[in-house]
This record gives sequence, structure tokens and C-alpha cells, in this order.
Amino acid sequence: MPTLRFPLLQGDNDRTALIDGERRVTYGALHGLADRLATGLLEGKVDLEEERIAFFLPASTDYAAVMHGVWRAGGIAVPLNVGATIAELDHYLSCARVTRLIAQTEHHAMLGELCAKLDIRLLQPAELMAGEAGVLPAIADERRAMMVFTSGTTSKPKGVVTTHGNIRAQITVLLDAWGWSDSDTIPLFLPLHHVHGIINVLSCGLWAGGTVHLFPRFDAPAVAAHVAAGDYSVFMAVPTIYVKLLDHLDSLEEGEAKRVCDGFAAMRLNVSGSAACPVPLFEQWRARTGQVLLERYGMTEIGMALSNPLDGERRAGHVGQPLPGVEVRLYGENEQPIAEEGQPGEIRVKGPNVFLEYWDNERSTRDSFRDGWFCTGDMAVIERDYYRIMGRTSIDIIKSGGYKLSALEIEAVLLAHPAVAEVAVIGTEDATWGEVVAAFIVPRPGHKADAEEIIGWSTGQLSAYKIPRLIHFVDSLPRNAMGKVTKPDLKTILRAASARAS
Ligand code: MLC
Ligand code: AMP
Repeated sequence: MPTLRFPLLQGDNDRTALIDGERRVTYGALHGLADRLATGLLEGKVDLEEERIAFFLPASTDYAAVMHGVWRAGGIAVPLNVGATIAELDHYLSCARVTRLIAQTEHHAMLGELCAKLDIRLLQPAELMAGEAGVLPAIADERRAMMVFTSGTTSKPKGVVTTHGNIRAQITVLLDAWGWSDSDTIPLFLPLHHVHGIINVLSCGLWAGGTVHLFPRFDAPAVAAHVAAGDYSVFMAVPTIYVKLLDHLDSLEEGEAKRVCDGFAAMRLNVSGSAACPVPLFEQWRARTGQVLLERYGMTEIGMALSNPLDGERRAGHVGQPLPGVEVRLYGENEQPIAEEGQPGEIRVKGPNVFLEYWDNERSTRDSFRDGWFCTGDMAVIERDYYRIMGRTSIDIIKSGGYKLSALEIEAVLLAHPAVAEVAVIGTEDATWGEVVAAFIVPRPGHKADAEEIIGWSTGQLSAYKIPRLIHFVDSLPRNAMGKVTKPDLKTILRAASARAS
């Protein structure tokens, strides 16, 4: 039985694993596709030996078959952002030293030149699944399984490498903590190049033997219609999506809005994460749907670490307690663990869920651990036994709609524009997105640039969600005695401006 050999797809063979448009794909069919794809990738070899296989695929049966096929053949799965620009893909593919890229034929024209430049074979899922399934290797838990790119405090995103054992730990802890079962059905509209979509929704759903309903992107009316029809038992999203759903409810006529709210009320669980859920949003969601959001805290490098309980108090503005098997400590500035409640410190994490390394980046890997503890860069405090996230240690990390963005990566792109002499990028608070990207630009003398021109320049180089929403042209940037831009001053300037405007 394939389910015993590779327990990431646990459903009985005739149960529905995926709903993909009009198609229902059973566990048996998905196993078959993954085995055939693995065999196709192996091309007669015994094991891919951690070859990096990238895929540029939207949420689809092919995506799941490719992910599991790469794992079964012993490769490292590198899921790519389907909204990425060629410049971003160039970085991911060359950093990971990818040898083969899987994409649908319709994307081959767009990817062909880059693949030729990087000497990557461009394939499509159907050709890899064309043959019969053969013998597949046994894969040990400590083998590398996946590389997901994450923005950090360096200008280019880093590849976070997790092992099969890490992935297993990240999934199984949630199956227990959140009571997953094979009768669960969950919609998946989150991007599949980040752990929220990959681990919490797709992988948990499939390991539990449940059904995952795939959407190519978040579409409030489409999702709400299925909720109203009572199609789902569990719902997981970033706070921005809950804001967008509340806006959508406001746009519906009363009867339809009630049916959607009733659909949410009937679910067994609504989870929020990837960014802070503001207390007013938590309260509005409860008032409108009767659901008490379960907020949890996680990160690409660790999967999930802290969670409010399934049974018990789910406290607004708090992320609960460490998940079973995940060790969490707060460390103060003196590098000592904090013993009492109420004292803020950096969250550090240890456990089988914690990633192996940043790919090809020994220095960043070393710098991100202290005494075996992974340093998250997030600050928190414990209040009446529950953790509350206070913010990040670096001002250069921005969270917009659940995406983590690096101010330095955006600055590097803007600075390359001929009319830009200096630039500083910050995140500024926003009711829908949590934070939005704001850029302060000092123009180069003799050059003319306007916001439209800068946005056009960024569009070819950065994914849409990284492009600055606010652009301010200034004569100079505030700097301290060392000449460093004082970004907190820029935040204050924007806050004062928005207070004046409202
Ligand atoms: C889209 N846009 C964004 C944006 N998402 N801008 C800023 N921040 C974002 N996050 C842009 C679009 O490109 C578009 O630009 C405009 O906003 C309006 O688009 P939209 O159609 O209204 O938005 P939509 O496409 O629906 O996207 C919103 C969203 C999406 C919330 C569904 O951002 C999303 O899927 N976010 C989830 C990210 C995620 O999964 N993070 C988890 C990381 S893992 P224009 O110019 O075309 O108008 C992690 C660990 C953990 O954090 O704990 O889980
Ligand atoms: P990523 O690197 O994209 O995986 O994003 C991880 C980051 O998202 C964490 O380091 C936190 O800063 C943030 N995050 C995740 N969940 C929460 C939450 N519930 N509250 C506040 N911040 C969160």
C-alpha cells in the first residue's frame, strides 16, 4: 500500500483528496500520479539524491502530484511564486542550483529564455507522468525535502531548507492540536510558495485524509458562495482575507450575507495567522459569524510554534502557547532567557519542526541560531500564560497581507533607477493589509521621476505585492550621527501625515 510507504497522503484510496475545478481527484489517483511523476523524474536512476526540482504551478492536481513526486523520488522540491518576475525567478533558480523546472506548456515561452541561460531543463507535468510507476527509493527523515524562499534582513531572499522529518513534525503537531480528521474539507486559496498554504492547509488536509478545495487565487465572492453552501468545515487565512471577507459581506444583500455568515458559523474551526490579527478584526469576525478565531504564530523556518487552543480560551491579540513538542523561550537583550511574565524578549524556538539550513548560506544559518535555539527576530511578552507578539527586532522586515517583504530588497531595485539618488523603504500601518510598503526617494539632481515611472520600473522586477503603495519624494533622508537613515523618524512622519488627513 503506498499510504504505508509514504504517509503524507493518508486518505482511503476512493476518497476525494482534491477538488480541482470540476474535477474530484481521489487519494488513489493522486498516489498514482505522484508515483508516475517520481518515476518519470528518476529516468532510470535509483534516487534523485537531493537534486533541486523547481515547479512553477498554480494550486492544482499537478502541483500536488509534482510536490509528492519530487519527495518520493528523493529530490528537493522548490515551489516557485507563480506571480514572480523573471528577475526574481532568476535569483531563486540560480541560488538553488535548480536542474529541472516543471511548468505548464502555456508558461514555457515566458520561462524558456531564463532556463536556457541557467542550463535548466524545462518540462511539463504530463510528460513526466506519461509512463508507468516504477520502484521508488526509501527516503530517510533527515534527508532534505523542500526549499522555500523567504525575505529577510539581507537584500535577496534566502532558501529555507526543511527535511522530511521537519515537514512531518510541522504537519503532525497541527493534526493533533487542531483536531483534523478525514471528514474535514478546507478551501485553499493561499499562495503555494509559502508554508501557510503548503503545510497548514494542503499538507495537513491531505495527511488527515480530508478534502482540499483548490482555488487559483483568493476570490471573495467564489469562496463565500461555497461557504454559504456549507461546503467547508475548516477555514484558514491571513488577517487581510478576513478583512476582505467582511467587506464582501457588507456588499451582499441581507439574505445572502446571512447565508455566508451561517456557513462560517457552522464550521468547526476558523484560523488566522501569518500576521497579527488586530483585536477589532477578531471582535468583528465573532460578532458577524459567531466564530472565535484561533490565532497562531509561525514562520517559514519553523512551521507553527505558538497557538491558541482548539478547546479553551482563544484570547484576542494573543497567539496562545507553545505547540506540543515545540520549545519556545523569550530571550532578553542580555542573552538570558526571561523568567517572569510581562518582560518582553525575542522568541527563540527549538524542536523537530525547526528547519535545517539556509541553502548554500552557512553564515546566515550560523547567525540565526544561538546555543541550538533558532532566533526568530520577533519580540513577544507572556501575559497570563499566553504569548502576545509585540513586533519585530528589524525595521527592515515588512508584513503586507501576510507576505514577508524585505525593505532592503525593494530599496536595491529602486536605487538602480537612474533618477533615484537615495531611497528608504518602510512598512506603514494599514487597516486592510496590516502594513503597506512606503518609499521615500531623494531624486538625483537633473533627473525627473514621478511615482508612476517608479512603479513602472519596479513592476518588471518585483512581484506585485512588493511594489510600493506610497511614494514620497523628499530633499533628504533623516540620518543619525553615523549617517544611517533613521527609519523610525520616517514612520513618525507618515503617521503624523495620516493623522492630519483623517
Ligand atoms: C496582493 N497585492 C498586495 C498583496 N497581495 N499588495 C500588498 N500586499 C499583499 N499581500 C496587490 C495585488 O497585486 C494588486 O495590485 C492589489 O494588491 C489588489 O489585489 P487584490 O486582488 O485585491 O488582492 P489579492 O490578489 O486578493 O491578494 C490578497 C491576498 C494575498 C491577501 C489574498 O496577498 C495573499 O494571498 N496573501 C497571503 C500571503 C501568505 O500566504 N503568507 C504566508 C507566508 S508564511 P495591483 O497593482 O494589480 O492593483 C508565514 C508563516 C505563517 O507567514 O505564520 O503562516
Ligand atoms: P514568513 O517569514 O513569511 O514565514 O513570516 C513569518 C513572520 O510572520 C513571523 O516571523 C512573524 O513576524 C509573522 N507572524 C506570523 N504569525 C503571526 C501572528 N499570529 N501575529 C503576528 N505576527 C505573525
